[in-house]
Amino acid sequence: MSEEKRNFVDEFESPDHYHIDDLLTEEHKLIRSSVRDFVKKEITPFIEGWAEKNHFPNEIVKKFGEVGAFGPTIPLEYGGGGLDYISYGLIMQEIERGDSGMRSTASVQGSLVMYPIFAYGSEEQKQKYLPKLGSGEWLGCFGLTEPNHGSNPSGMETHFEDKGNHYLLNGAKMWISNSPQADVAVVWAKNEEGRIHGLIVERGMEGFTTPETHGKWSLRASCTGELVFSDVKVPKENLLPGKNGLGAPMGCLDKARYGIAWGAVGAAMDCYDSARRYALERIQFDKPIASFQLVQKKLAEMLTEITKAQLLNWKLGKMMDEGKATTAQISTAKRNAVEIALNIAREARQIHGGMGITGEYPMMRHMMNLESVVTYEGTHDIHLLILGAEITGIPAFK
Ligand code: TGC
Ligand code: FAD
Repeated sequence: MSEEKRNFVDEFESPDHYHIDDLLTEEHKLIRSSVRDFVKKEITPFIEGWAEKNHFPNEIVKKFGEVGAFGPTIPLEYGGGGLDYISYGLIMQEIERGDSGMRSTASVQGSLVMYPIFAYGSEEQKQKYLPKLGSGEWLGCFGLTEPNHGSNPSGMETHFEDKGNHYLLNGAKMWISNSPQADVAVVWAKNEEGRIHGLIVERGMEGFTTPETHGKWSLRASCTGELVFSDVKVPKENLLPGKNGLGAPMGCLDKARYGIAWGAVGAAMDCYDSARRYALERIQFDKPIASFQLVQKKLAEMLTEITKAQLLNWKLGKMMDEGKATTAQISTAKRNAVEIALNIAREARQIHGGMGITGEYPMMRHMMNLESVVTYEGTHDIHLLILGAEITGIPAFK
């Protein structure tokens, strides 16, 4: 299934109203341009067909490995890219400019599978899993959410017992990106004392299944499913020894949420770029619609919001590099970027009139995708409450 969009030329140019490129190094720009070229060649000509057919293109996993999309900040010796957080952000921005589901595949693999193994794993675990995940030989997934516990992962029911020479794992995870195709899953489960630990579960372990979730109108080119554990014997060496408690999965989420903040701006840029071109070409009342004040208002507001979000992301990236970014700062950027991207997708869709509802243009797909992005990795309201707790010192979750 590699149906290419007929006569499709991806002419995307990124807006840079405030010369933010001046803040980037030559290496950053090189990385961005190589991932942008990759997206123009390997994703945008095919993405509408994949999304329409609800198809996850397996072959993209190896290609992501080759272009360095998996684990950009993980050291080179473990199969990562050895890059800084601005580079990581730019890679996510470019991939999500193509499609949020494609970015999901990359950010789950890098931030939610490779990162916990790198940060909390034993040396043997790092050697065994990271190079294969970094190269795209293996695909991974991250199991935190459960049918009864989404925003409140601390209530999770998935649990394991110590059986002497192995752990016995039981329970189920839901809404797991990559799960139906994953070779390995980083699974968060409670031990007999109720303490949360990470376990590496491999496809093929008896009692472990990954049913696919059907009927999604969002992220249709990304595969989503469950993780079901029925008396799965997990070898003891598969427990992540370096960290336990809810802070362990939350530490991974900080990295992934950071990537989403950049990614959502990529989707917003794509919608803006398409709307600007269309407005200049489309003639109504004998003039390009770009000449009408109301259309200019829409474009001007889009560019203003994109510029603010770009600056927020760049500064957050610098704080990530310095190890100073707080969870609330990451929540602020993720929440803001997804909100502005959703608004821009809707406004850009309107500028395209009726044409905007077709797959000839990317807005409807971005808009539907962003409805997942505004929910996963912490919902829009949970991020607001994280910020509210930091401002007031009073957590309002319970
Ligand atoms: P709370 O009492 O606040 O904290 C419990 C313990 O966790 C620690 N902690 C963190 N540690 C490091 N980094 C963070 N970001 C942390 N957040 C919390 C905290 O310090 C405490 O540690 P300790 O040692 O004192 O026990 O926990 P709570 O139960 O009240 O919940 C807080 C809340 C609601 C903010 C949090 O649970 C939350 O963010 N909920 C949203 C859940 C979520 O984001 N799920 C995402 C699932 S993965 C996903 O969606 C992938 S989609 C990927 C894709 O396709 O791209
Ligand atoms: P709920 O927690 O039931 O929330 C429902 C509504 O209630 C929301 O509007 C929420 O904001 C609100 N709400 C909940 N608690 C509060 C509160 N205290 N105060 C105010 N409002 C509140 N999870 C993984 O572990 N791994 C993955 O790879 C993964 N991939 C995903 C892919 C997709 C396509 C989707 C849609 C989800 C994915 N998720 C994944 C799960 C995702 O993280 C959860 O959907 C999300 O955390 C919200 O949980 P929930 O869906 O159970 O909603």
